[in-house]
Amino acid sequence: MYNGVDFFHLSDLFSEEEKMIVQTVRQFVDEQFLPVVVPHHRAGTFPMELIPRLGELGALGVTIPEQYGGPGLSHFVYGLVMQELERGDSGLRSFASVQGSLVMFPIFSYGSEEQKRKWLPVLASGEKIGCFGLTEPDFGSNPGGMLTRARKDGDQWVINGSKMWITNGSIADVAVVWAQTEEGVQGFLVEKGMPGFEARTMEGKFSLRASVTAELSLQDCVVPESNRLPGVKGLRGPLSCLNEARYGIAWGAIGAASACYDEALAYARERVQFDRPIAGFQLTQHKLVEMLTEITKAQTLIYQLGRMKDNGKARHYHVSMAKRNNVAMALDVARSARTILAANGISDEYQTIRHMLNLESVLTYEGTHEIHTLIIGQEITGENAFK
Ligand code: TGC
Ligand code: FAD
Repeated sequence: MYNGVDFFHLSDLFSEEEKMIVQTVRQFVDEQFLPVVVPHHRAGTFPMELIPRLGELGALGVTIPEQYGGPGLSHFVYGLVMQELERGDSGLRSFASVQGSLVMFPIFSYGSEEQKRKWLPVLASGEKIGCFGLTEPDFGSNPGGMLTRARKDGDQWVINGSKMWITNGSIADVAVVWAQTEEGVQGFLVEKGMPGFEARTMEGKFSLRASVTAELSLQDCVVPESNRLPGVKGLRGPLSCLNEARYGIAWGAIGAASACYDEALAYARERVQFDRPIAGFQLTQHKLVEMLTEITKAQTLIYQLGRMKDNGKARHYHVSMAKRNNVAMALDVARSARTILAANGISDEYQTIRHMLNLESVLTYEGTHEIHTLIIGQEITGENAFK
C-alpha cells in the first residue's frame, strides 16, 4: 500500500479538502489503474474504460468552473491530482493534462460561448476526448516556424498541414489544431470525421507506451468559422496552454519519482545479498538518501509554485524551472532506483522501468530540458539564446 513520500511533512500544509482529494485519486490509482497498466503498457494502449472514471474524479479540467461542467478547483489541487496520477504512469497523467490543460483550457480561455457550452461539459465527463496539435515533423522546439496553414474561404477555413507526436490524436473527438494564418497563428477545433482530416496512431514507441500518440494530417480540411477560437491570435495562444500543462507535469514528475523511490526502498529492505538486506549497505543508503533529498527539494519547489499560481504570481519562467528540475530529478531517481532493483529493475513485474522509460518522453515534451534552460537563461540575463 502506497502512503506517499513526505519526509518534510509538507502535507501538514494542505487543507482537509486537498488531503481528501489526494487520498481519493491515490485509491483510484491503486485499485483501478495499477492492476491494468502492465497489459496496456505491453500492448501500447490506453485503458479507455477508465476515462469516465477520471471524469467522475474531477481529474479532467480540474480548474474549469462548475458552470461548464468542471469541478472549479484550485491550481494547487490540479497539481496534486497530476502528482497522484503520474505515480501510476506518466501516460495516465498525460491523458488528463492534455484533456484539461491543452484542450479545455484553450476552449475556456479563447473559445466562444457556444464552443464552451458544446465541448467543456463533455470533455470534463470524459464522454469526449481532445488532443492538441502544435508540433510538426520539422518544427518541434520551434513551433513558430510551423508550416500548417489555414486560409479563409467565405465563412469557413481550409487547413493544410501535418502534426506529429500528438497525444490522444487517434482517439480524439476534437483536435485543437494551431495553424498559421494571415493574421498570425490561430487555433481551430477540428472534429473527428471532418473531410480532409485523418489521425494515425504512431507505432514503435519504447516510452509512454500506455498512451496513444498520433500523427494528424489535414488536406484541404474545411472547418467552419464557428470552430475557430476567436479569443487569441499569435504564438502566445498555444504557448499559454503549455504553461498550464508544464505546471501539471512539474507536479506529476514527483509522483513518478516517488513511485520509484518507494519501490526501491521496499526492495532494498527485502533483498538479501552477502547475508544482509541490501538496504544495510552504505552505497544503497547513499542512493536512497539522494533520491529522497531530491524528491523533497522538488516538493518544496512545487508547493511554493502551486501557491504562487493560485495567487496569480507564477510566471512562465517559474513553471520552466519547476518542469526542468522536477522531470530531470525524476529521471535520475528512476535510473538510480533501477540500479537498486538490478536485474529485477528491467522487468515490468516492477514499476520502475516503466516510469524510467516514460520519463524520457516527459523530459522532451512540453519543451525539452534544453529549451527550459534557455527560457530561464533569457529571463535572468535578458539575452535570447534560442536563435
Ligand atoms: P517568442 O517570440 O519568445 O514568443 C512569441 C509570443 O509568445 C509569447 N510567449 C508566451 N506566452 C505565454 N506563455 C509563454 N510561455 C510564452 N512564451 C512566449 C511572447 O510574449 C510572444 O508574444 P507576443 O504577443 O509578443 O507575440 O517565441 P519563439 O518563437 O522565440 O519561441 C520561444 C520558445 C522557444 C520558448 C517556444 O517556442 C517554446 O516554448 N518551444 C517549445 C515548444 C513546446 O514546448 N512544444 C510543446 C508541444 S505540446 C506537447 O508537448 C504536449 S505533451 C502532452 C502530454 O502528453 O502530456
Ligand atoms: P527538436 O526540436 O528537433 O530538438 C532536438 C534537440 O535539439 C533537443 O535536444 C532540443 O533540446 C535541441 N534544441 C532545439 N532547439 C534548440 C536551441 N535553440 N538551443 C539548444 N538546443 C536546442 N506535441 C504536441 O504538439 N502535442 C502533443 O500532444 C504532444 N505529445 C507528445 C507525446 C510524446 C510521447 C512525445 C515524445 C512528444 C509529444 N509532443 C507533442 C511533441 C513534443 O512537444 C516535441 O517532441 C518537443 O517539443 C521537441 O521537439 P522535437 O522532438 O521535434 O525536437
